[in-house]
Amino acid sequence: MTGNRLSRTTLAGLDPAGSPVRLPAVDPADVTVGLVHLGLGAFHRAHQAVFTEDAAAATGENGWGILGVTQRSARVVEQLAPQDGLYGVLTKGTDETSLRLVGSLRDVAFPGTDTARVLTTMAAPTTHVVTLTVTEKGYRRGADGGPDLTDPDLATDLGALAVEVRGGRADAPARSPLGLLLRGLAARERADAGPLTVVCCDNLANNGAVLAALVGAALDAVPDGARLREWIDASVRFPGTMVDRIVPATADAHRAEAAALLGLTDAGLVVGEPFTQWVIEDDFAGPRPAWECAGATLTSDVAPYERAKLRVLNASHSTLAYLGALRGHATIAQAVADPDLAAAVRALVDEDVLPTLIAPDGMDLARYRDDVLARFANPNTGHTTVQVAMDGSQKLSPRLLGTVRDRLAEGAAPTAAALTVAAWIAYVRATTQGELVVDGRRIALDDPLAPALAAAAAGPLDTLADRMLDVGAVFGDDLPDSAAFRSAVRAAVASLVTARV
Ligand code: CS2
Repeated sequence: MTGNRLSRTTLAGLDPAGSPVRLPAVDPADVTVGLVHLGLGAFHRAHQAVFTEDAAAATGENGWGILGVTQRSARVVEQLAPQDGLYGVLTKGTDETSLRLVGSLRDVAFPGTDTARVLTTMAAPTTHVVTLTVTEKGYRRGADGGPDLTDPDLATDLGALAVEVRGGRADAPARSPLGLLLRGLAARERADAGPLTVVCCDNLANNGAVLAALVGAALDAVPDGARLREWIDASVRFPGTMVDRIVPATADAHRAEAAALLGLTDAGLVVGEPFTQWVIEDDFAGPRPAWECAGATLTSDVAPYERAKLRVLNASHSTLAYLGALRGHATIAQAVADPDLAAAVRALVDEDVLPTLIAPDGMDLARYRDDVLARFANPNTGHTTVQVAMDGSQKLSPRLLGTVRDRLAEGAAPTAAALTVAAWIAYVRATTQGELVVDGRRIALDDPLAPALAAAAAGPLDTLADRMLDVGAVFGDDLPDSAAFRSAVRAAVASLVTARV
């Protein structure tokens, strides 16, 4: 990219009157950090950071700046630090495009080099909230849903934590989000900095309770962790949330479009659809941004919203991703425009998902389904099937297998949901055999369990479904024992791998 780059200095030179771009709603110079975010991907920048900025602008509170912490690489820090944390959100609707700059990200850090600074900020009395978007796989859960203590990164972090809870100093950089969070909690307890709220914003079923349980179980593995556990029980809350906005990977075409609007280049640009929603359980240990002033819903019971979103939106998304990629559709919009695939998604929602849901207050679930499908049809986000298809081993359970379990418990055969499972199996097979080409590009399987999945997928086609259903990390101990489920998946796999839908 060439030309001047977005930063506080170049921002000052923009003419708000003549600009088609919405300038930050807060003056970055006035904002101090009160919130630490783990997982500084595109989703956070297009979602919680925007809500947080709007809440600060609505209330005039200037203590809710964000320290954004990347997960695995320093790349995002390299994109955002030279821009003083400023970046744009390019909103692509079906008929309109707009660009707004966000000023709430006040600092960025990479644990590989900045762990001490992150821990100090988590332990500051001015910090009250930690939010997380580290994706499903970021939690490093084992087959039983608890923390995978054999994960080398988590094990290293728990080793450092064991030193820190004894009052020692571990200089090792944090390597896993859960480890970083625990070390931050330990630092805060030691600093006696007051209560903290940890807000999980990932697409896990019961995300708040799941994160609280992971923290507790990881701490069980740490000798001398009892005092920290007591403090967490007394002073830390883990509210559940439902987060929603379609945020595709930023493409060069998006960067060029934003640069033309802004007159500056922006290496931190993110893209999103116009729709955005955040439902948060109102269970905070201390102060929080007034997110309700920015359109978020604060509620005592987030579960019906979260369940409806995971089971309708995310399950449909995965269905379109796998079936769509298998048919060579590059984008979700192309997949949902394919009448066979639209019919498959409707069958999934109507036959298997809706019978398992209770509508949240004021919500019409059939209308919700239609709205979701209309959002998927937006051709301008460019959201790819392959992006949504990644990490299937981590995503199937929260978005689909709860539906399967509930249907089986009612004595129903979840035939439509079995097609999604079969589509994932066919996708794993095709990608691990080097047989899948989308948009002229050969697609490899992108999944943390890829080696195990490739091994299960290799071999005769007539037993493919059975080998895959025996992957316990995905299907648990119970689903492989269900004859109804097994026969539905076998039939659906047979229809896909021979006829390709
Ligand atoms: C998608 C989600 O990539 C995926 O798995 O289903 O990221 C989806 O776009 C968001 O949850 C929408 O809120």
